[in-house]
Amino acid sequence: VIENRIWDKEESLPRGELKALQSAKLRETVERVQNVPFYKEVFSRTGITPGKIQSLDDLQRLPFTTKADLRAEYPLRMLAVDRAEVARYHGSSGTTGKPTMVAYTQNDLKTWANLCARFLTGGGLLPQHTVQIAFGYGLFTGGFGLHYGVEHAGASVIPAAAGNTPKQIMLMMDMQVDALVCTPSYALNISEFIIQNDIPRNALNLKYAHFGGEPWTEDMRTRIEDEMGILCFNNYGLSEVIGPGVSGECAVRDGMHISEDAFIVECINPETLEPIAPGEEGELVFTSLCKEAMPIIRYRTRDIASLNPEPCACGRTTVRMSRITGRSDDMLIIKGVNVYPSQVEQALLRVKGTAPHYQIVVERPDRKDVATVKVEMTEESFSSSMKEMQELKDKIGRAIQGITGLRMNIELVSPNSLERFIGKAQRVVDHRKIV
Ligand code: ADP
Ligand code: K
Ligand code: ZN
Repeated sequence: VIENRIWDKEESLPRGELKALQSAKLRETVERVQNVPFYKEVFSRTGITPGKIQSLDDLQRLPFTTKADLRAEYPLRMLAVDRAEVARYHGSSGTTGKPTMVAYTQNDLKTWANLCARFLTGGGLLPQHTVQIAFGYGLFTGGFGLHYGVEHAGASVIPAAAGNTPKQIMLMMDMQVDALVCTPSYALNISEFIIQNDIPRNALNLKYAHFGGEPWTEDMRTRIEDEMGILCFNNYGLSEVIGPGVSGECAVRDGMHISEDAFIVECINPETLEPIAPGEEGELVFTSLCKEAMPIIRYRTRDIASLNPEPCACGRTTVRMSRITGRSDDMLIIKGVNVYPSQVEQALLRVKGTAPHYQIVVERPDRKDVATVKVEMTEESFSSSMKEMQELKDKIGRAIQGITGLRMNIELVSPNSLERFIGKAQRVVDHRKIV
């Protein structure tokens, strides 16, 4: 059972007070970026002077900042302070080319730790808890971000870092760890290892986990919770905006509360760039309000989600975002249909006899898209008859078609044959891109 605790009064301000706070901080942020070459150029191009941005409505007059903009300013041209004031650098994973470097002042690090302490508290963290962090420590913001968040909340941390699953489990048992922090796909590996090695559940003291860093589904949550006998919480963030701590679930677990005193959120149609109504899916856009080293204005995340402004039963007044259903750059267009890997995951988790390990391979042999989903069988289904396997394939095909509207080829592969991931999983191999 999770206690409903709120870490900061900023999480439950009356909306009017929150808006006033946001406007004041927005004015400060605009002041702060006026000497950043990129924003200086924006102001002179649009004829908008910082003084013209007074209210939240005025923000709409400024253009968006994109990943491409940040790449063009690599590594540090977005810096709004002297390098002497920077305390730490991180970078996004940069799967395509150079990473995007981000910087933090001492104050930024404090802000960040506090934001992480908020969602950790929302998800049950108490000072007497021990938290094992199985996120990568390094340029990736996950490890260090959560590390200082746990400490700031007054709890203790085991910086296990990602990988070496047997050792993770040994530490969890020996240290009687209360909470686990990692990516949902790594949690799946940990859970799998526990089951395969017949480790009794009561050898662990684990009560809950905080997962983030990549998209996952409600079905995945149910599966991990059932297998491990814990509660799983979702948290979200990205390095360009601050790292983890942008939002996280409370005990109600119906959407992630966005720390709106630190960020202004917008939801837009990624094609028309028009605002999207609450409850409908669109691309999330964030403006930082507290960052010193690298403030960011209207950053297009490419993450697709919906916003829910309804008050929450937990008492927080901040807007909640849904799960990320996909990243617009993860979106596959197969035969003209938009498909996210998470839709395939959702289908697989609903079919018995499959493990939630899969890979989507897309090819275009005769100028026509062909998608094949490689799905791992469970030990049990692996030993079934040809007829049963064919039925399993048909069932998976139908489940995927039901959710995506597309017919995909299904290839059953033996248990444990697909790659396992210790960080963010890579589910798609798109041969169409390799020309
Ligand atoms: P990169 O963009 O290189 O992966 P980051 O490490 O900053 O850099 O990752 C941030 C991205 O991770 C987000 O933009 C989002 O796509 C994804 N992400 C983070 N947390 C979640 C989450 N809880 N659910 C879904 N996606 C998430
Ligand atoms: K401490
Ligand atoms: Zn809540």
